[in-house]
Amino acid sequence: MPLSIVTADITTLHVDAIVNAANPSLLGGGGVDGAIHRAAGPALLQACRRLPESAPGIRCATGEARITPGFELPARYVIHTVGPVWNGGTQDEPMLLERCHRNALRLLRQHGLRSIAFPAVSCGVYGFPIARAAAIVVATLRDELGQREPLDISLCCFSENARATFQHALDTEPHPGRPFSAT
Ligand code: AR6
Repeated sequence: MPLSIVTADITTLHVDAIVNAANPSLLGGGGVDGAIHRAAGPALLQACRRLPESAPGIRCATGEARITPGFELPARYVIHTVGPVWNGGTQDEPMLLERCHRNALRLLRQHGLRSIAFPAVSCGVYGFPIARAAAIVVATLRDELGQREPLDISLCCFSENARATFQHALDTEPHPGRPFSAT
């Protein structure tokens, strides 16, 4: 299955790259970011510090992505992206969330990698409503999968609620290029 759901701690996954829901400093935080830094070990923070700043304290603007090794993680790489903070949908949050996922896949392809796991970017501290996020993410990833060479994408859910929400999106979002129902 090129696009599937897994309920897991993302730090345990044996994939080419896991995605981190980071903040613009890339210097760690809570949630999945904290878990990834703990599991990868201190070399991850050192690698993040070495990434260039585009402005003081900004190593990755919202919607962009950066790649580092995975160090002590089972995943070979970490692709750090910064999701939008939910502001009622008034500040291009859906477009920025889409951009996070497209930019992460662009880095994956540039590095010749194939398997990737995404957490529910922006759906924790950043407050993006998870059902809306799931619809955007599934539509974006299906569009990406339809366009280019095959990838193996996992949506990594940390709770049963998140899993059910992403499963609903998988069941209801249309497949680009494929009719909804065969006639
Ligand atoms: N594995 C998979 N998913 C997880 C894990 C885990 N180990 N831990 C949490 N989640 P969040 P955000 C889920 O808050 O909303 C950080 O401080 C979690 O249940 O980690 O993008 C950063 O530094 C939720 O569904 O990311 C930023 O400052 C999802 O991951 C800020 O939080 C994302 O929740 C980013 O906020």
